Amino acid sequence: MKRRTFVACAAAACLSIATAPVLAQAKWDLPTAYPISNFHTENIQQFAKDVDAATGGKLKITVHPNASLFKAPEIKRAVQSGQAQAGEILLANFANENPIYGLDGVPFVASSYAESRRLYDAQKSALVKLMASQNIKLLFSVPWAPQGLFSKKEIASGADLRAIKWRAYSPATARIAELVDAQPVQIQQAELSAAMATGVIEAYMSSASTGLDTKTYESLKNFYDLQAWIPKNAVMVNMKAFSALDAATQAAVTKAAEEAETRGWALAQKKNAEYKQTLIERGMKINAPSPKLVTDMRKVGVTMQGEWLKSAGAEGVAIMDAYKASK
Ligand code: PCA
Repeated sequence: MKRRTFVACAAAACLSIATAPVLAQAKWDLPTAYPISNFHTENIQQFAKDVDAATGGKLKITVHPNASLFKAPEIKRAVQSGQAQAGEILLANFANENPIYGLDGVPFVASSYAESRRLYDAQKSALVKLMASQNIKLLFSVPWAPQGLFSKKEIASGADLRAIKWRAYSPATARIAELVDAQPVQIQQAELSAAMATGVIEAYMSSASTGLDTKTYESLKNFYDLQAWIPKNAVMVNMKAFSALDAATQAAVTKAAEEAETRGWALAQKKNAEYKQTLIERGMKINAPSPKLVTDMRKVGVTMQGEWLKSAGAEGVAIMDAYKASK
């Protein structure tokens, strides 16, 4: 086989093989932090299949779910440095690097899917630019669901959260805990089940999807549908890995990414309704939050919106203005 390749290479075609920067077949690893059954993961698996089909197998993307290759906070750096060619991150996890990453994690800026979409449109060009400055290219971004409160005990007001052992997944969710005097512990989803089972965690804010993924109903029985914010995941690729593809393969990736984004937004909404129903069937009490709890959490939101604007400066003000003007 080797010999035949060598003989073929002696022909004229060999020259173009030697000079063109085109790879016969590329392989990308794509680590994610969420389980295989999660709708984000399902969407990404479909993206990988679509790319495979559209490129006739020239680009093979292997999805590594459930933090099996890198833990959630490590995935971004792995893609930046090229340890993984591609990866999925929760944007809000990186708010300490740049407030632009944290905007969709600020309570009560955007809490319906329609608002979340408008916020994405307003923030997208800044996000793309910021990522490009870090050697990464944004492929697509898909929302989670409006965030509510899971809790062991019943919660009727912000004061009921005082001293509670609170799971945070991002700087913003840790800041909420500070503002309501809870005790924050940073825990990513892959470790959450164990943290609840051992009593390390009594409450957290997230979505029905995560409630189901982590079997929260076995430990915490109350869910208050606060619809406080909608964080997004982003699938991205190392800039050099993308540039190394030929033009047709790049175009196939871009097209599949656009389709994955559209499909993901629809899937997120459809699945959220199903997940909430399943949670109820598994013993979760899903309640509308009391007016007092809503007022208290909105106050937290106002404080955090002010903090965000301050930290994000003129660029942040411009994004917020564009978002508000898009109504
Ligand atoms: N689930 C993820 C982030 C947001 C969400 O809904 C989590 O709880 O880790």
